[in-house]
Amino acid sequence: MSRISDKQNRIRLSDVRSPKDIKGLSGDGLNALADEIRHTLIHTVSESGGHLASNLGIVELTLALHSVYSCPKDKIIFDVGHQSYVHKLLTGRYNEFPTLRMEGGLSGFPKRSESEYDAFNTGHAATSISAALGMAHARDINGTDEHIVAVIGDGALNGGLSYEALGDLGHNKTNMLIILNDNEMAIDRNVGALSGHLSELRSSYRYLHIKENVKRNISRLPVFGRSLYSLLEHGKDALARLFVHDRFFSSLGLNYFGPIDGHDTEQLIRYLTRIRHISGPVILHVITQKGRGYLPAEKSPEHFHGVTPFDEKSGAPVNAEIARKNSKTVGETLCMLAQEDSSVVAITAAMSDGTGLNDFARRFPERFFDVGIAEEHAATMAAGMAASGLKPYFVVYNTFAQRAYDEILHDACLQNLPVRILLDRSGFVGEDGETHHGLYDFAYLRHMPNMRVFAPADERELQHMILLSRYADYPLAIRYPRDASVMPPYVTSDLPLGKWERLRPGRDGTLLAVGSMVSTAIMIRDKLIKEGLELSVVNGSSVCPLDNEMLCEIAAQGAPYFTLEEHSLPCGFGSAVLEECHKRAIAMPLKCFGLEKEIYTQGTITQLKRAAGLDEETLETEIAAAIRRKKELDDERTN
Ligand SMILES: Cc1ncc(C[n+]2csc(CCOP(=O)(O)OP(=O)(O)O)c2C)c(N)n1
Repeated sequence: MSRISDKQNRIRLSDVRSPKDIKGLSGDGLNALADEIRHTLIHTVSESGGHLASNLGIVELTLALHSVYSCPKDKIIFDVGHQSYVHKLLTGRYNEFPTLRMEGGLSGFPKRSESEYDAFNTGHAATSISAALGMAHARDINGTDEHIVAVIGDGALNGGLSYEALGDLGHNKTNMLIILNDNEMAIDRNVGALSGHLSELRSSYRYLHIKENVKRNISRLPVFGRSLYSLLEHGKDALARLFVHDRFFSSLGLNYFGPIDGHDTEQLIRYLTRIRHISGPVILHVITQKGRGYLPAEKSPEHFHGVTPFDEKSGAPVNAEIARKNSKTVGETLCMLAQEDSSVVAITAAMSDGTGLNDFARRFPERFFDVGIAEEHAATMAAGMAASGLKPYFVVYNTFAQRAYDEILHDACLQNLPVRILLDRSGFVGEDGETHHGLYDFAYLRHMPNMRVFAPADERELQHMILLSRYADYPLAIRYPRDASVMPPYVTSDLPLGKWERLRPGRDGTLLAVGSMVSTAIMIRDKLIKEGLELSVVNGSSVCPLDNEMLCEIAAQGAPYFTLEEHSLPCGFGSAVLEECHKRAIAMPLKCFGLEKEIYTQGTITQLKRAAGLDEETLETEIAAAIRRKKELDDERTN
């Protein structure tokens, strides 16, 4: 480390334009900057909401990475990417930081389009090692010499893709570094056998107690007087002797170092500087504390994993939740089912709280399964359970179920096994942006043999569907948004699964809406009545199968009709209706409303719907105009 004066050893965060500005900082200078970063994180996230605890835990590690590596030439890939705020602050985005997660503002995840320092877009877990290995192969083929680093949490390391990548990396012996950021937590406490192994490593080293000893030893490592190769090899062995011997990573062909204290920036810099020159794949195990430096988050890291705006002083949310969450209904209904039926089991992939299963876990621990971030495994395990007579409910965020496409098709649908998949956070999710919207499920589920797909219009229908799904002898999915409808359409009857319901009458046409769009359709109807148009509203709660009886009835009315969905138009609900109309040679919808094949980024759900033309005002105008245009054309034809 260069010798610099006290004055040179200070930089304000607002003056950091690029990582070059922090190179050479040491001791107090690094600590002061870390404090300022924490202050900025807490202040900004208290206003914007976002992923706080993971970022508070990775401040020193990110400082050390940018002190040692030369980005953007060197590449750092953040797994999930929810912990990339500190990286953003150090790579020239301080001034824009207050726009975090807002429409048109900084993304809460790394984005190549946002900065040359963001090496790879992330959002879903367990992609970093694969992406890094791809970049390492490209470097080797291109004959360049950049360093490639994947930063992955102990939770994301649980994901199946990580294991596939580790196996390939160990076999290829490519130069790259994996930093295992181990805070013993995913969103909740981490689960799984690997997590147990990491605890063993932690306790066998007692890294905090012998930290000073390690510092002394590392400063004695030989630095000069040999060829670079033997120096580095010697360095590697000498380094390795300072650490715990690990069986797991070593057996995969990786050089394991650690565990080390992830909050001692100077020590991290020393290790990274040495490790940078070791050839072959290296894994550095770093211990961090989730929520570090903010008492409410230290006490309750799971609640500060992802937060809505909060009061900085107390940590309490500033806005009382207005809408009831659908996950509450799901959790309560599954508890009711489990109480009555001992074959009902619930599965989550590391999202117990978010999916509403905490109560179930407490009341029925032997029938609750948290598999960690392992959606593919969860789906096939559910199929195995169903094959043996259990009634599995896999409750998962819509976007993460995408991971399990083949498992749902190959293991549940082709064998017609009654796996029940409850898709939470369906439709737009808001501030997390494009990696997290749940917009593709009808498309990837409805063509699967035996699969049935339902979308309730309100909380009551959601409960009704879950209760009925207990008797299903086929695989099914039920999709619902995070919040219960603020204006519930109050579905009136208790129809069997697969039946649509006409909720409002109308002579001038029909709004055939699904899920969250049903209440929107009712509001549009109310407005259009004032313009002299009376539209009927049908709740198209079954996407697969369609209710063909009702569809034929709507088509036979001779009045224009429209489909409305908060889902991608290609292969969505409207497409299903069009296909069926074509097959039966009946009148088609005049227009299908939904989402184009585009990337919808971040914003509030209201802003996103407006941008997509799915807001009430736009729909009302477009529907009224389409009906008038059709009437004019019909009149022209008859005259
Ligand atoms: C495939 C997938 N499933 C679930 C999630 C939701 N998720 C986001 S972060 C997270 C926990 C990650 O834990 P870890 O990797 O240890 O990072 P930490 O937040 O503890 O730093 C989960 C489950 C996700 N992003 N991707």
